[in-house]
Amino acid sequence: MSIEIPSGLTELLQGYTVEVLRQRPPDLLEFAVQYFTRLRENRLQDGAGRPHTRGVNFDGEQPMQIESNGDDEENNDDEDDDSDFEPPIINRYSRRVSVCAEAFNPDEEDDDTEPRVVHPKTDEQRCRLQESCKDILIFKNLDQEQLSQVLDAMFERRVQPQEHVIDQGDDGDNFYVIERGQYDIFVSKDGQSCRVGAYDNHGSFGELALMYNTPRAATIVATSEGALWGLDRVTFRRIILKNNAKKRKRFEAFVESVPILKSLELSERMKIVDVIGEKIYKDGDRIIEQGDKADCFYIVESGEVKIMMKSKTKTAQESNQEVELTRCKRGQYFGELALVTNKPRAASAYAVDDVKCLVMDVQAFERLLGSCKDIMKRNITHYEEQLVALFGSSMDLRDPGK
Ligand code: 1OR
Ligand code: 1OR
Repeated sequence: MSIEIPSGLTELLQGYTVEVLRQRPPDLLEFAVQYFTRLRENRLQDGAGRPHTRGVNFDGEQPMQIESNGDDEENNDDEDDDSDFEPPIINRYSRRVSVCAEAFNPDEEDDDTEPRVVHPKTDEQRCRLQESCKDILIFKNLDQEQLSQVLDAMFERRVQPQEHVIDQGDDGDNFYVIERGQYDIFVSKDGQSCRVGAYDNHGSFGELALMYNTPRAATIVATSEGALWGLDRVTFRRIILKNNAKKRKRFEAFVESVPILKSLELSERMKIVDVIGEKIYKDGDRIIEQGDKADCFYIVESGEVKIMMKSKTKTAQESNQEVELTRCKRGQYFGELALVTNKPRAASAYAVDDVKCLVMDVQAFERLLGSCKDIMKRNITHYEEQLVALFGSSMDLRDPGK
């Protein structure tokens, strides 16, 4: 006797099971009632009647990438094709929330049926674009073909002072790389808008809403005339998200072994992996220069990094002599001091042999390493003690001379 399994049943139950495994609710029956009620609300709201068997995400938080719930009914849904899939809306939050449909198989070839976005550029524009993108961390692990598709798809946008490039709460349309200009970052909480940081002629923003299908997490306002390069949502997701799945596989074990990240949840560590870039240095390369303005934090992935400080004695200063303070090895971090104290770099860092570092920008550092900062601050007290031991007298690490 053969039993016919109704279409959609497997996906429906898989969605529920995935959510149970994520949330570990104490009462499975109660959770099922809530889960399926919300699923039905989403379907009603969707209107089109297309069944949402992929599942809903309950906590309003950004989802981790969870294996897909199997083939879609039409069976033509490519996993990294977001274009025909609108995530469900959950009434409770009355905003777009994340869903468990973001599985990417990095081994799969690109979907060549998807039309590519291309904004033609002059040689002069291409030069400026390449220069602006050369230090963008989330582009660091792309292969050449992926990078050239990204660059082809990017378009120029000029902005005026006081222009809002992004408004908190909006849906995400583009990711932006800064060519020039200054931009303030505001975050509203309990109706109060707070300036939490700024970009100064470098960096990128607008990746979060596109990565996690969430509303814009901050407002970005130009404070000078500026120039940006935009990348549309579809291209961003097709290339960057696919690459992030690879990055997660590649760095998961390493990031787990990094002592300073031990206090974080797995999901928090994966969010770090999503925004870090891997940088490679040759023997003798200067990674950080004492006295420079700081915008990055580093974790050593392989090789060794030598931390050197210019001595304060006059003769040593004249001959530009440096004293070796310490070395950082795999799993250790450096470059946190200037970010925590908001001061210039207190020392220089050089590669010893070939070095690979994971690099995070200051905004990601602030956003994702909040709980690790206390441990870092405690370690900074040790720097100060060692400073006294090395140079004989106390020097203020918070006001280093170049
Ligand atoms: P998005 O797509 O959410 C707003 O659109 C962008 O602002 C966001 O992506 C980030 O690229 C960028 N918290 C959240 N988003 C931030 C933050 C930030 N800084 C920049 N963005 N924080 C400030 C850290 C200095 C944390 C505030 C609590
Ligand atoms: P940063 O952002 O100031 C240089 O850039 C980095 O060198 C600094 O962050 C620390 O991560 C790292 N004093 C100051 N910076 C140090 C020290 C240090 N060690 C590592 N860094 N001391 C050495 C203690 C063993 C104390 C002063 C002699």
